[in-house]
Amino acid sequence: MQLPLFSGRLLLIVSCLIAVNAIFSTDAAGDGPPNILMICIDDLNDWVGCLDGHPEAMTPHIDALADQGRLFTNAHCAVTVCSPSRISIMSGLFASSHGSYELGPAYEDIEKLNEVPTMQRWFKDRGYTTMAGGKVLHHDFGGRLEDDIDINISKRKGGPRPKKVMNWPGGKAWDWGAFPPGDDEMYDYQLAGAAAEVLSEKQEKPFFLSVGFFRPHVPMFAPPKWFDLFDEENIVLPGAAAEDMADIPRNFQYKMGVAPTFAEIEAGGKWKSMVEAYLANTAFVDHCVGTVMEGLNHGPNRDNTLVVLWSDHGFHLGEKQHIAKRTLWEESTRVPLIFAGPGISKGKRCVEPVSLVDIYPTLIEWCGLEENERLEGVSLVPQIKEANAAREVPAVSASYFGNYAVRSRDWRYIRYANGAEELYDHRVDPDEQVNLANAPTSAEVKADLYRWIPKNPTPEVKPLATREQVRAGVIAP
Ligand SMILES: [Ca+2]
Ligand SMILES: [Ca+2]
Repeated sequence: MQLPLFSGRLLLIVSCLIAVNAIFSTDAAGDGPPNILMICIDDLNDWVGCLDGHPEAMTPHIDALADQGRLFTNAHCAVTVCSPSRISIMSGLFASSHGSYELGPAYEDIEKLNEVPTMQRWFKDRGYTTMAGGKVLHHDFGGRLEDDIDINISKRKGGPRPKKVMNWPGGKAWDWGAFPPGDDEMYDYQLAGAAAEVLSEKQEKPFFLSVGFFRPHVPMFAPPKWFDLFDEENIVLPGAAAEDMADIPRNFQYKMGVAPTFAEIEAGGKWKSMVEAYLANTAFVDHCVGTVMEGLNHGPNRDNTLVVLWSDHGFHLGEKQHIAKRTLWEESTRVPLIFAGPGISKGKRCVEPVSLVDIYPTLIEWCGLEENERLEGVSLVPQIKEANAAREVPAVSASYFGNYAVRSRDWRYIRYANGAEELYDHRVDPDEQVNLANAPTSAEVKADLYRWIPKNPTPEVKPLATREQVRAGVIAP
C-alpha cells in the first residue's frame, strides 16, 4: 500500500531525524556525537608496561594509549573465561543475571537475554553505523544478533598455525612458537589493517567499530621477530612458590583440567618457553593496536572518536601454581582498561575498582544516548572526567556457578560455592599470598564485602557437568 504524504510513518521518520539532530547538536565540536573505537584483546593480563605486571612486557602502543587518556589500574572482568565475560560486556549484565559461566551457549541462545540488546545494537538503533571484525562476542553476532553489525570488516580469527607441534601437544587449543614467518599472515594483523583502513576514511554517520584481537590467547603463535625480542634462557619468571598454596581452601582449582597444569609445564621443562611465548604474543598484539591507532591518528576521525581498550580476563603463567584462567585471583580477573579521546585528560590513572560491565553505561553516557535501564554496571564517566572521583561499588567477578570474588580498592574477598573463603589485603600483599579470611580481625571487612555477592543468582543456563561440579567444589571428587 502506498503511504499518503505526512503519514504516521513519515512523521515518525521526521521526529527521529529531529531527535538525532538534537544529539548531534550537543557535541561541542559540532561534528555530531563521537565515534566509538572499541579494541578487544583476548586473554591479556596485566603484563603490559603501564600496569607493571611483568618487567619485560613490551607494549609501547598500549602504554601510549594509556598516556593519552584514562588508565583504570584496578579493572576486573565479570567472569574469568572468554564467552561469559564478553556476554557480560556486550549485554551489560552480570552472570548472576544472564546465567552463562562457560564457553557456551551463545548470547542469542540465552533466554534471559532475549530482550537484552547488545551495546552495538543500542548504538545502531540510535543512529550509529556498527562495524566489527575478529573476536568480539565469543560466538560472533549470530542468529538474531546478525543484524546488530552493519559491516563485518574481517571474519577470520585465531590463525594460522603450523602443521606440526612446536612446543606443547594440546589438540587445537594449546601450543606455541615462532610461526608464521611474517606479520601479514597473521589474522590479527590483517584485521588491524582493515580497521586502520576504515578509520582513515570519513564516515557518513557516527560509527561504532569493534576490533577483536585473538592474541595472546592460545595457541600462542606469532612471527619470529616477536620472539627475538626476548631471551628464553634469562626470562623473568613470575612467583609460583608452592608454600603460597598452604593457606588456600579446597576449591575448584584443584580439579581444573581445561589447560595444562603448572606441574605438567614445569616437568616438561617448558615454563620459560611459555612465558616467553606469552610476552612475544603480547608484543605482537600491541603492534596490532599500534596499527589501528595509526589509522585513527592519521585520519579524519581522530578528533571525534572515543577509544576504549579492554581484555576479556587475565591469565596465570605459574602464579598460585596455575596456568591459564578461570580462577578468582588477581591474575585471572585483572585486565587493562583504557579510555582515550577528545575531552579526556592525559596520563592520569584511576585506582578505583571497576568492572568491564561498566563499559556499556559509560559509552552511552559519554555519547549522550538514551539510557538503557537494564544495565547493571555503573558509568565510569565521573572517573574519566576526574581520575580521583570516588566510587562505592566494588568489582565482582565470577567463575563457575556460585563462586565470586569481590575486589575493592584495598581488598580481595573470595567466596566459593562450598562456603570456603579467602581474603587478601592489597595494601601490603599485592601478590595475594597471605589469606586473612580466618583472622579474627577480618570479620568486619569480610561482612562489608560479602554484601556485594549476588544472593539469588539466575540458574546456570548450561548446567554444570559432573566433572565441572567436582571442579567447582559443589560435590566431592
Ligand atoms: Ca579470553
Ligand atoms: Ca598463600
